[in-house]
Amino acid sequence: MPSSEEIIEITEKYGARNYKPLPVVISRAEGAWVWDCEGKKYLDFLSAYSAVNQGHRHPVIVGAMKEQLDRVTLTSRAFHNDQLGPFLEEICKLSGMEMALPMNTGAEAVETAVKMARKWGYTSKKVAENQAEIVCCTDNFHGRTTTVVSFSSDEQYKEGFGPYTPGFKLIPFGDVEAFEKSIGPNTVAFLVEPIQGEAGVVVPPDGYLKRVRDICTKNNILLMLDEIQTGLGRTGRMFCFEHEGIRPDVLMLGKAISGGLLPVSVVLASREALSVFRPGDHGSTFGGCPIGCAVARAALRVIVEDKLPQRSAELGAAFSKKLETLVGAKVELVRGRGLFLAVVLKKAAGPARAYCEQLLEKGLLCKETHENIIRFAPPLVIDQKDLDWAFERIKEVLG
Ligand code: IF1
Repeated sequence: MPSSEEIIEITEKYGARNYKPLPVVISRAEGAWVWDCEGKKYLDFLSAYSAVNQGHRHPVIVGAMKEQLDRVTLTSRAFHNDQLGPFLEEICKLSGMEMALPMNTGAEAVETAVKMARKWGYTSKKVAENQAEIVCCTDNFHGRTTTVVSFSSDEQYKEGFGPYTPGFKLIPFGDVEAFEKSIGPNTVAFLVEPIQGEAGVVVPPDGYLKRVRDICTKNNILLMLDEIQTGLGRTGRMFCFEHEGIRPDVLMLGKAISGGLLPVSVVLASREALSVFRPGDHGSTFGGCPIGCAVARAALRVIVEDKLPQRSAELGAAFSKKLETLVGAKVELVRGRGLFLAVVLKKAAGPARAYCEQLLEKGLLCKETHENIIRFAPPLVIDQKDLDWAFERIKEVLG
């Protein structure tokens, strides 16, 4: 068995340096805990950016995958398979949407929604050819494809990767007036995260989504919510839009839809909007594959049956209160919803990365975002005892 050090060495020798991971090599995981090559145990407070809301290797999901492995894994969409239809029905009923299109990664779901919105604009809203405009927010994160980084406001995500895809307009997040002003005759959609994750778990003002919903309806604009990170229980509701009692026109899901076993994503929308796709317009070799659908069906069942949204709401509210007690010399503020939380550090505290390294030493895995923010997003199956254990470590480092 190679040591963690040896593994890091070959990973860095042969792997592109597009990441700078914390120096820990995970070789096994179960529930909210992971182990490194030397057998040291860590509590996972990142959950693969909310892809393992159900905890690592949830037995129901692993069981469903093993069963499907013995039947059929991939058919392509040239043929039907017996998992896709039931999966689409289940995710439509869970979200209250009419139709769905399966893809693999989150960025692909966003790309799919962009294509759909544009074609809907030309065919239904009668926007002039190639003039469709989609409004997005500054500090967004929707993925890393060339089109998706074209509407990023983060220089690092874009620099060196031009020319960029046109047709996107940026406005400040949480600003209803800016959204109203941005609308023109060619506006087909507003693409937004209900809570901005990468930006540092930024929660918009109360009523924001409701007002945005009204403006979209009045102006015949598709409200497209990227719930790839916020969806499926993370914020204390099954979907983050439920906090404001609204419904989007288009919903993108990914990450936890497979509980971390495979890349599965989906775009949900009205029958009218998704009907713009005709055979041959769009697709994917693996999108909708039987193994992915079987895994996703089990992953959704776990979220419902284990009442993960409710766990997230209750555990998150209590944990957030405890974190609030740390506001002081180092901690500026705490924000978030459910078990989707962030601690914003004071300038004087120095870079967040150093605190993540200290927490790693103590057996807690977290990741900074930007210079001064630490995100806390444990698997939603975590129990109170483990949360208490984590808090003690966080207090030692940030208190
Ligand atoms: C990485 C960030 C989180 C997302 C939303 C779409 C996607 C993501 C709201 C694309 C992906 C991931 C990507 C991952 C790190 C992570 C991330 F820090 F980069 F921004 F979670 F906050 N929409 N987010 O959050 O989904 O194509 O990756 O499946 O290292 O890039 P994907």
